Amino acid sequence: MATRGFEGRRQAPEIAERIPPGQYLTQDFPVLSAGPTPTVAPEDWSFTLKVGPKPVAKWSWAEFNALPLSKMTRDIHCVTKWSKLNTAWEGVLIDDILAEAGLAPPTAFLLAHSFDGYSTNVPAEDLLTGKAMVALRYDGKPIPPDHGGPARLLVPHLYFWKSAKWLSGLQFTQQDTLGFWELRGYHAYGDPWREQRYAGDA
Ligand SMILES: Nc1nc2c(c(=O)[nH]1)N[C@H]1C(S)=C(S)[C@@H](COP(=O)(O)O)O[C@H]1N2
Ligand SMILES: [Mo]
Repeated sequence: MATRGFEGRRQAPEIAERIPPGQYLTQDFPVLSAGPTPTVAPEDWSFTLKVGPKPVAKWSWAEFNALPLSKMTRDIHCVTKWSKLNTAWEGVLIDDILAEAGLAPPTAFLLAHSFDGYSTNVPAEDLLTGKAMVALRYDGKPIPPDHGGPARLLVPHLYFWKSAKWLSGLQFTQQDTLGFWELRGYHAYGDPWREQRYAGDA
């Protein structure tokens, strides 16, 4: 095969087809947070699963780390237009959290809650069947605090604001209930391939 060299910033087709519309590829890992990074020591960390207002299961850091661990390597897409390929995470699939709690999804909607007061809504089906995890490690190491450690939600097929950092729990809600950025004009669902950046985008 003839090598034609790089032509400006054009990407190889197999890379280009992984970049959603309006996004550009980045090699570094930008930090985007609405406020300061909260300090959450493992001994102060817990994860609570709720159905409406009612807590149905709660894990300490040690208990949570004893759940089955899975690996996911995925492309991520931030609404501020950067995309990063092949990010490597390890954590507990939402499927495994529900199984451990003995809970079948009681509603179709979830809200993720974080230690900094952040929240974001995701349909239950987007967190199940291996699509999402509570990540505990990034690139083979504990997740750095700025990137959401000790634990963050990872929902790689939606814009990255759905991947709540400093995760404190998940709550099933009766109705789709907007979270922090969704209340401030971001799209309720946030599919990067349909460019659902803002409320009102199709
Ligand atoms: N708890 C919490 N999670 C959050 C945020 C936040 O401010 N607080 N910012 C969101 C946004 S807008 C983005 S783009 C990603 C950024 O993750 P990163 O800093 O690891 O790149 O985290 C998301 N999760
Ligand atoms: Mo973001």
